[in-house]
Amino acid sequence: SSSPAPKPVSTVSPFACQRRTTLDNHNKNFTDLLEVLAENMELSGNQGPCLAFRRAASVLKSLNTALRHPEEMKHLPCLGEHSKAIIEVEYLSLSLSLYLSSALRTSENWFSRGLRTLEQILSDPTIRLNRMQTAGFLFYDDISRPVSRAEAEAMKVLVEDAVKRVNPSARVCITGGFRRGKDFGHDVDFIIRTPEPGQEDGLLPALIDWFRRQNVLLYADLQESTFDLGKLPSRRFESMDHFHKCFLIVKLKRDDVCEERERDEDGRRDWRAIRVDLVAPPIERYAYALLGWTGSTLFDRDLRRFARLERGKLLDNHALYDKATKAKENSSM
Ligand code: DCP
Ligand code: MG
Repeated sequence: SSSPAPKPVSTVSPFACQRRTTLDNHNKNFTDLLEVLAENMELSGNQGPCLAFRRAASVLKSLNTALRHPEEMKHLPCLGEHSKAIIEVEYLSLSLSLYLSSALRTSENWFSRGLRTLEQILSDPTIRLNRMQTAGFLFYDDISRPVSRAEAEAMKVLVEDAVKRVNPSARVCITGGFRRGKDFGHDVDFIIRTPEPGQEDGLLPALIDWFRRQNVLLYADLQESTFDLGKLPSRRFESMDHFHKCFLIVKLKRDDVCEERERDEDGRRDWRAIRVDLVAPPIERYAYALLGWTGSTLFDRDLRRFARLERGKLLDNHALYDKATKAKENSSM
């Protein structure tokens, strides 16, 4: 007369911000594959499938064990039919991963058009590169190589030194992946904290100027603030924020990096190019900006979704608003 055992209930939340966030990925074989697919979808302009693959990867990353059997996927949220099929195939060790990662790389499209060298890409009139991409191409080898934590720390010293000269009361904090504890990143993100309202104005141009005079600046794209809390949240609720920010490519001297490395070959330059993002929000918006710039992108996205769907609020990098009245909460933050 015993009742049937209760069905296992999914304990994994569909919101990334409600799941454990760990650097300890027990399902790397699956998540690498899903992320290659996500990247490919993104590059071909398919935002929906891209997000679906990223969500699936994020769910698998949060598990504290490896998937032992495809059956276990039944209890997990956010796994669409495509993701499940991919995981099953990978589970069956058909080594799809190797095939896909070589076939679907970023350059595939250009490659198939017969463009083999950097020069060909740069001189092809049908390919329009923005200034950032052009600069990126010029330092492509450096910029496509991951930035190590030691390099990020060395870059922090450089940025701190510059900030101190421009405003001695300002503070620098690493954000992005390095703040989340990652060992490698594609860039180094910093947020600058100025103690008095208004001190953020003019800070980034002065920093850029300082870097330029030190002869370490390879590229700078400054975006002045378009921040006006009275006009927020904007009708098209975007993830991009309105603070002062700049996207830089900076020379990092190898001698400034404290890490073990192979001896430099003769003739190699004594620096490498590194992508650096700086953001300088007004002090009363600092907490929201720090939260947003810490990422990850999917975590931010789900945090906003959670706020909207489960708490009746709108969250962005500037503030938390009441969804119904659009009034800003906690204005003293
Ligand atoms: N971000 C933001 N607004 C922008 C640009 C970025 O809120 N205009 C957020 C999204 C990311 C974080 O800042 O979560 C850092 O952006 P990155 O692209 O540098 O992402 P990560 O640092 O997480 O990854 P990586 O290790 O590849 O640098
Ligand atoms: Mg980053």
